[in-house]
Amino acid sequence: MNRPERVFIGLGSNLTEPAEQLRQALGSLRRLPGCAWVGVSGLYASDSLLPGQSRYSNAVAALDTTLPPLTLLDALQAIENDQGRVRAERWGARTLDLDIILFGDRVLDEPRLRVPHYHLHARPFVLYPLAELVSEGFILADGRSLQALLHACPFEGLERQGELA
Ligand code: A4P
Ligand code: MG
Repeated sequence: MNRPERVFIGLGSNLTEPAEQLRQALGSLRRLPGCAWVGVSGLYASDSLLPGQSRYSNAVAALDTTLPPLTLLDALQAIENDQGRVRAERWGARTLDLDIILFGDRVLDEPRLRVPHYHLHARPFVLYPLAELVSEGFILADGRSLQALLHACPFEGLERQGELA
C-alpha cells in the first residue's frame, strides 16, 4: 500500500450554474476510490483571465490519496467529462475544470502533468482558497513560500461568496 499523499485540486467553472457545477464535482471527489476527503475552501468568484468570458466560480479541495499522479489526473478528467466539459479551445469557457495544484511533496514536469501547477503564482483564485487549507508558513514542494506568493498576488478582484460545503 502506498503512503497517502495530500493533493490540492483547483476547481473552476464559468458555464451552466458554476457554483452548482463545483458542488456536483465535490460529490464526485468525495467518492473517488483511493482518496480520503480532507476539506474544501470557501467559494470564490472573479472575472475571467480572458476578456469576453463570463465570471468564474473557483474553490480548492484537499484529498489524501494513494493513487499515482497520472491515475488521479485520469479520474479528474473523467469527472470533467461527466459534467459535460468540451475541450474546444485552450482556456475556453468550461462547465468544469479540475487542476492538480499540488501533489504531496512532488515536483513533476511531464507532458501530461506539471505540479506545482505552472500558473499558480498568478492566480488569486487558487492561492487564496489554498491558503484556507494549509497552516501558516506553508512551503510548496518546489521551495516557494505560500505567504510570499500571496503577497505578490493581490486579493483584488476576488470575491469570497461564503461556504461551498
Ligand atoms: N496538465 C498539465 N499539468 C496539469 C495539472 N497540474 N493539472 C495538462 C491538470 N492538468 C494538467 O488542460 C490541458 C492539459 O493540461 C491536460 O490535458 C493535462 O494533461 P485542460 O484542462 O484540458 O485545458 P485548460 O484548462 O483549458 O488549460 P489550462 O492551462 O489548465 O487552463 P486553466 O489554467 O485551467 O485556465 N479565470 C478565473 N477567474 N478562474 C479560472 O478558473 N481558468 C482559466 C483556464 C482561464 N481564466 C480563469 C480561470
Ligand atoms: Mg485545466
